[in-house]
Amino acid sequence: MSPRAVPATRDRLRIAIQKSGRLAEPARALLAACGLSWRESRDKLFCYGESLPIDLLLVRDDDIPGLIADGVCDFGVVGRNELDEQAGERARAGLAPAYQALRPLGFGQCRLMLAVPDHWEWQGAGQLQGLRIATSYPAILSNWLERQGVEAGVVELSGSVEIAPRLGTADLICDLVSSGATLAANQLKPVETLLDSEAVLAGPVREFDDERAGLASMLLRRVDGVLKLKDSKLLMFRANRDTVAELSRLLPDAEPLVQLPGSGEGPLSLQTMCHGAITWQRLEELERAGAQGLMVLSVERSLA
Ligand code: PRT
Ligand code: ZN
Repeated sequence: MSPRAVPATRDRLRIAIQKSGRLAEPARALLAACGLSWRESRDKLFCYGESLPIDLLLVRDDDIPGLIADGVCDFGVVGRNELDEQAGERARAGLAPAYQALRPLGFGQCRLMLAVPDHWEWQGAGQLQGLRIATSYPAILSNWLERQGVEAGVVELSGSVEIAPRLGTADLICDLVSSGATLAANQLKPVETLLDSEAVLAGPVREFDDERAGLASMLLRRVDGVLKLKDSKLLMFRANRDTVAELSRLLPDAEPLVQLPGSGEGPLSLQTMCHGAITWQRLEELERAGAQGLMVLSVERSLA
């Protein structure tokens, strides 16, 4: 921890999220689903936690790793790309890791990719020797180039990276890609993936030794609960005993079937938590295999 005036012990947790941008809304939605609520402050940079002693700091995503490293915030929701880049910069400067990705959060997916002008014939990393690559991710790119044994120039740009080849400031780029539309609009094509990224919950490398410890483990448990339920549905149906094996086979993405009490002589009443999509086709297939009275229910909360 840096020698700034950050109290060593605290009894409230502080989470940094993006103020505005791609990760802002999904991060708030995740934390709200974990039961957190806040009193918005007028400047909207600090939101006081009302339901729990967990406050929010609304910042630029670039600032989140540093806020955790300095102990100003305890957790942050940030892209793995940003976290890895700043961890790479710290490592290159000889500094110890000061934060870690604790949970992948399933949103903000993108890839950090090399992209070359459309007309190039891509023959692999060896082709990059002596070329100039524009990027906002110099540490990740430099580490990758080193692993490939290639010496290329890294041109650091803070934005509008995709325009660099047309301006003649670089030969190719290394940038985040999601739909690929930006590359296409700039006559570039993606050729290599350096990093698969998504939003992560980041936290410190050291355990808390004050009141925050209990809050932190509760938060992580709730995050796990929310993530687990994200695509899960409770499936309920009745079925004769001799069809149960086949029905289980049709539900490879579900927990083992649970028999509900009171089934008596007739068909069994069964339920399971299914973690994959339950389409109409799947329901019809289950019905043909003997499931009756099929019901798909949304699950709001679980501590299982
Ligand atoms: O103001 P602040 O600094 O907080 O925001 P920012 O502008 O730096 O970040 P923002 O909101 O653009 O992105 C936040 C995070 O979202 C990133 O760090 C990534 O983890 C994630 N993310 C997911 C993306 C994209 N997808 C993405 N497509 N971040 C940026 N892009 C950009 C990319 O740089 C390129 O310019 O979108 C363009 C490409 O998109 P496609 O769809 O055309 O391929
Ligand atoms: Zn940013």
